[in-house]
Formats: sequence, C-alpha cells, structure tokens
Amino acid sequence: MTTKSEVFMWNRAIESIDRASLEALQLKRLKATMLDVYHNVPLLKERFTASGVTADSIEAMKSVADLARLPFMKKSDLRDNYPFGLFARPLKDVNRLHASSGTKGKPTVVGYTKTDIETWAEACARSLACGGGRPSDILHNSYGYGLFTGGLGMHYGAEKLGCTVVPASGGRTQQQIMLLQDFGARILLSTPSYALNMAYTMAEMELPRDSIKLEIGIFGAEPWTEEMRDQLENLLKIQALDIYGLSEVMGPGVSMECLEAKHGLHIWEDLFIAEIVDPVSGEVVADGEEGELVFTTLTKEAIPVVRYRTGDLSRLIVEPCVCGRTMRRMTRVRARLDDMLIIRGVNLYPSEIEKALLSMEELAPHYQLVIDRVKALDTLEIQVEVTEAIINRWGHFEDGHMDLTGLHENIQKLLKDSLGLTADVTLLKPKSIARSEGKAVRVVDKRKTKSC
Ligand code: DLL
Repeated sequence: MTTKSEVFMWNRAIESIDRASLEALQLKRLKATMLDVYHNVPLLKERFTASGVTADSIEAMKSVADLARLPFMKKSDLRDNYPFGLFARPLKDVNRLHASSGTKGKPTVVGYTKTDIETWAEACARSLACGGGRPSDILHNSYGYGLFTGGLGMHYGAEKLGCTVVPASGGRTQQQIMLLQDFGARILLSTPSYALNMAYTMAEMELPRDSIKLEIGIFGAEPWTEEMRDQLENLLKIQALDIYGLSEVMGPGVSMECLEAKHGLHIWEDLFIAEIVDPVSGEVVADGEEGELVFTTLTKEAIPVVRYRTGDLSRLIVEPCVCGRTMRRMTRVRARLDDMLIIRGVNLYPSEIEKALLSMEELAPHYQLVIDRVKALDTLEIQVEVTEAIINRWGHFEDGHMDLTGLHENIQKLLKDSLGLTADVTLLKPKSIARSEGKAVRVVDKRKTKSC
C-alpha cells in the first residue's frame, strides 16, 4: 500500500499545507482580491458599499468566514455586463478570452491575464497528478478546444506536468480511437458522455482491449453518477475520476478526485474559497450538508469573482483524506439547480433518473428525457436504449418479436419505487439516441418551443 509520503503530488508543499497556514494564506489573498475588485470593478464596489463594506473594513477582516456578509454574484451579472464589464484589468493585460455558450442569449465571457493562465495550468497540473497522471504520460485530450475552457485549460496543465499531449478535441471518434491505439495514451480526458461514446465505438470496431493502453480517465464538465463511473470503468477497463470546474471561476481544475480515495474532489483552496449555501435562503449550511456551491477566487486577476453562485449542488467533506492532501473535498456534483424537473408534483434531477436506469442490466447507458406540456401539466418521456445483448437474446427489435412488456413494467416500477415518479418510458434500439461529442444533451424541453 502507498503511504501518504509516497503519494505523488505536483505541489506537495501547498497540497499538504496545515490548515492554520492555509487559512492565513486565504485571508491574505481574500483581502487582496476584495480590494482589487473594490477599486477596479465599479459594479462590485457599488454592491460592497451597499452592504457596508469599505476599503478599511476589508483591511480589518479577521477571518474568511466574514465573507458570509457579502452579496452574491450570479451568472446574470456576467451576462448583464457582457462582454467585459466585470473585468478588473484593462484588455491590454488580458491574454486570452473564453466563453461558455448559454441557452439564453449572449454567452458568458471570461478573461485571463498571463499570470491567470499560469495559475490555471498549475491547478490543472495538480489535478492531473491527483488523478494519477505522471510527467511521462501520453495524454489524449478530447475536451473541446476553442471557447470552451476544457480543451485549452487541461492542455496547459498537462504540458506543465510534463506530459506528451494529444490535442484531439471532440468528434471524429473512430480517428481518435486509432490515435489511442497508435500513440498509446495512458490517460484520457473527456466528458463522461463522450468517453461512453468512445467505449461503444471501440466495441463496434471489435478492438481487443490490449490494443489501447488507457489506464485512467479524467472526466468532467457535466453531471454524472457513480453508476456511470462503474459503466465506464468496466467498458474501458480504466480508473475513472471526476474533475470539476466552471469558466466563471477559472475552468477545469477547480477541484479533482484523488486516485487514492476516489471519494470527493479536493478543492484547491489556496486558489478558491468554497462555501455551500442554502439555495433558497442563501445562508451558509453546516459542514457536510448539501446545498449550492459558491466560490470566491483568491488569485485571479482579469476577472476575480466574490461569492459566485454556481447553481451546482454538492456537499463539503471536511474529514482528512487518505491521500494526505489537506485541501477539503466536495462531493460529486449531484445536479445543477437549473436542471430540476417538476413532473406531476415530483421534483427530481436527471442524475437521479440516470442512477435508476443504469441499475438495470437490460438498458444501455444512453438516454434522453423529453419534457412536454399537455393541458397545463408537465409530462416526462424517458427514452432509453436497450442493450445489444437483449436484442440478441430476444430477437429483432424492429420485427416486433420482442416481448418488452415485462421490461417496461419493471422500469416503471423501479422509477415509481425509487423516485415516486410516473413517467412514459420508450425503449429504443441501440444507437437511436445521438451520441455526445462534448456535453451530453440529456433533457429535451419541448415546452420551450411552445408559446405559453
Ligand atoms: O465545464 C469546465 C470543465 C471542463 C470542467 C472540463 C471539467 C472538465 P463550463 O462550460 O463553464 O465549464 O461549465 C461549468 O459544468 O457549473 C457544472 O454545472 C458542470 N460541471 C463541470 N464539471 C462537472 C463535474 C466546464 N465534474 C458547469 N460534475 C458547472 C458535474 C460539472 N458537473
């Protein structure tokens, strides 16, 4: 067994720092960030002032817990001040822009100074090492390159760690698989849904497993479940680890699961302060309770954020980790608040449906949730593919030779028993649902295309 001192860390001094020193560092950096935005971001100065915060009171802060008195920032603040209204630096000092495409109107734009890019690479290098990456690794990066932060963010981190990076981006899956075979990557970076797409494509190509050398997958950018982890680990014969981040806070590499525990994602707390708040009241919840993740950046220059509400549901794990890192962990994001569905009075998240569906061996992990409104009531149709094995066992799906009634009933019973949900379930033959090349589209909301 590996002892704590043998665990490879990219930056051992900081990753295993004692909590008192970490808190002192956080307070120092928090004050500097707050003074920065106070002087350089008019909107935040206005809000601080309205909350009674002055430059003097920032200097006088005694603890990072004082943050709780400050107002929140939200995604709409970035949209309302599109494109550069929340930047704390002039554009001449901004080296790079990224943006996340929202469903509503303009994208959210973020910027990075040269120092920000270096810090981001540091966070991603730490994250990769935390997930088992080593300087000598060949790393296949299928996160999209472009305005999305996944591709370039992880790319710089992997280069910093010393890896040989294959900048594959998303798409052209068969060619990517050929590159996995020919270049012998040990690490795959992608969304979990794209990894699943790759795994199924490999199976269709009937490739022997030893034709690829993958050992580790570092997956994130969308909610996924433990059940999906099991699927990916079994299909690809790898260790699948969770990485989290968001553009507004930096991009990928805000937190990362360690290979040693595979339980909770270490938040790089020298760079970010995490709080969990009640999504309704906005009050900070007790350690270990579920709520909305809120982040404050501690070193960002181009666009620092103070108490940014992520809309992501998680919990903090404050207990020490077996790996020896002292940075607290967050549990895997259970859901995005925005994704909550209310179907016939039942509130639920897509990940809960995923969990239920993936527990049935007859079903493949390809599903889509179609929401509609019929006579003022919201309806949910769950479209899910059955496995090839089921088709082979039961005959041709198209010819209607299959007796699916039993399966149908079992799924509906499972959904009712585990979620209290009554939903229409449509079983589809394999490959009916469009495969993901980046973030999967799990919910198709037909209500949005209807006039109210
Ligand atoms: O998705 C950054 C990223 C790239 C993270 C690659 C990990 C890997 P955005 O496009 O701004 O940034 O989307 C951020 O995606 O608020 C979450 O809702 C969701 N998300 C990101 N990582 C995870 C994860 C990137 N591991 C939004 N689990 C976040 C669940 C995740 N949701």
